[in-house]
Amino acid sequence: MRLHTRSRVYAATAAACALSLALGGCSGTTKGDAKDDAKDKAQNAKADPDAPLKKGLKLAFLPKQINNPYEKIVDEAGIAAAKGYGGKAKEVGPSDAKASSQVSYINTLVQQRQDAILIAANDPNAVCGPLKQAMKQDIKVVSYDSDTAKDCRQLFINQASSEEIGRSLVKRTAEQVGHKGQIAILSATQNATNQNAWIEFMKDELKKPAYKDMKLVKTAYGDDDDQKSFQETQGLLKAYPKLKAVISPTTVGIAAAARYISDSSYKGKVVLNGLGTPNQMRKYIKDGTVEEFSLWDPKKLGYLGSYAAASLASGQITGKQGEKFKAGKLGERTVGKDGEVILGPPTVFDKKNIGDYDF
Ligand code: RAM
Repeated sequence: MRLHTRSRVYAATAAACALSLALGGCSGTTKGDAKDDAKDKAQNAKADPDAPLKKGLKLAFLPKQINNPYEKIVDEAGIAAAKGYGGKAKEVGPSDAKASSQVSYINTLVQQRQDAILIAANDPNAVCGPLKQAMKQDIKVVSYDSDTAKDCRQLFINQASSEEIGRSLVKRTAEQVGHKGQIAILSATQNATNQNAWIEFMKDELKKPAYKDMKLVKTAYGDDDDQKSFQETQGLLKAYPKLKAVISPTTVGIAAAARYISDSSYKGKVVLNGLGTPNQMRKYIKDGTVEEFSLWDPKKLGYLGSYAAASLASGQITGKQGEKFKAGKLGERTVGKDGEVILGPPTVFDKKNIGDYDF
């Protein structure tokens, strides 16, 4: 009976989404799915910390979008790690980061009977129905980089504490502008779970008395699209002539913003900080457009995700808090609250150390 009601809810949600797609895009933030116990069932299985990693595991990485250089580094490292433990991994995914663009890929991966799906979610809820179907069929689900709603996956591999990322971006930018003036955020897509979590902590940090003379005037969305991010930067600087800084917590956004600023009269006047890859940002550090930016090692994120998914699929862990697994050369890792596994603190890059990094 309960099952029957649930499947009706899925059908209704899917139909609503299809309709909204036909009308120009599924916003994806509906929480229509009934509470499902696919994840609970999987967690009730007993973990065997000594179980060896199974050979021949099939893993699929589903990034926000395939043409994002950052996601590419993460996924390639995860695929290489799988080779190391005798698994077979691949990357599939959409060419844009829209809320529901990953849904059809999940459905295909379920049909293919992958052992685990790793997803950097474009929306916390739009991917939930199909991911729950995957878990019901004993396909393990691991989110990485950008989380889904908590009951739609067994683990979330987070690059660093979301709170630390958000607060430190504000702290560091504030230092650069002397704790004064207007600032703006150039984000990725409006639904991106990771960016939104960081932005919440940025806003919370800005409430502290230390920032009373700073004002967040706008959050713009470049959709992790280079051209759109470039244009949004131009728009921000035009609309707010007194703008002192732009914080862009996306590698696509910060690179596009830097390209715009480097070639404009704002170079050296407007601070740009955020999250970027050293290889994309090197020339802007060199030419003085950007003083510093941060990031974790995306290769390690992919590596950790790959081992975590293999440990789940081998029965070493089930996703419960406190369980431990071996993440190859990264050593033993522990599953934290809400199934979160944290990689580690980000690195700050500037002209002194950027030469030491190549990714
Ligand atoms: C972009 C994506 C990704 C984010 C990085 C920092 O590549 O939005 O999700 O983690 O930036």
